[in-house]
Amino acid sequence: TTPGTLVLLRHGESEWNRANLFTGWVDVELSEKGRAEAARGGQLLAEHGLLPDVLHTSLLRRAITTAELALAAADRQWIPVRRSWRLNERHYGALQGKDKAATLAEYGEEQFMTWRRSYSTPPPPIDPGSEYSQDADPRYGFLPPEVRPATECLADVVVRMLPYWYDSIVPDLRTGATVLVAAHGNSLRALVKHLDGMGEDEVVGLNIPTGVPLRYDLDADLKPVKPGGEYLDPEAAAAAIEAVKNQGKK
Ligand code: DG2
Repeated sequence: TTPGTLVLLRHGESEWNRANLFTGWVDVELSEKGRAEAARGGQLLAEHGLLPDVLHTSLLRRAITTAELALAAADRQWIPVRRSWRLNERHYGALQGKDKAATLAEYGEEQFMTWRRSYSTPPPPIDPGSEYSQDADPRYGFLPPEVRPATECLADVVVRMLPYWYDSIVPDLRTGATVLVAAHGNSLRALVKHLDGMGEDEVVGLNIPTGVPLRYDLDADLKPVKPGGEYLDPEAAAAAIEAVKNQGKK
């Protein structure tokens, strides 16, 4: 039978997106613009009659708040929610807290883009004592040390995200529900790579805009009916994708 509809939503602009800093697992707030993007995302859901029945988020407040604001705008704040570290942004290692433009200037375009977009080269690991490390964060206290990342490349994100896809999100889709997944630039790149069966070279060029819902209708095998899905506001998505691409270059 036909599964429910999947809606992916990258959080609205965060304070650190605005400040052009590598974020990863650092738990930053949405900016004012990001809050407006989130509410607009919810409005788009309502306008398209795409009312979520269940929500999945990461453990990071920029995704959690985005979902809350979007669901409030769509009058769906009451739906059940599940949260998992497996939907977190990729851990950005030693780059967390660093300025993207300064990093580009210091290391050059090739190294900078390798760290941001290569499939299998992670940034250097974060120092355990770093102020941007999550080692003492109680929300990850249950994780044994061998699965707590000190850095991640996209390949690592695919590996830790997919169990959540198969075990938590897919069963919801199988009930026919409209499922909203509020997450991050790179955790959603990992999911889209999987859904669209993208190759490792192809996913390098994939960027996810902030705050624009991306709709996937799926067939019985959970393959997208339309590859790439459909942004509910294609123009806003195109502009925001350009902005993500050019981060650091200003
Ligand atoms: C951004 C993505 O993650 O950055 O961690 O800096 O989606 O949580 O804002 P998000 C970060 P890029 O990989 O696009 O540089």
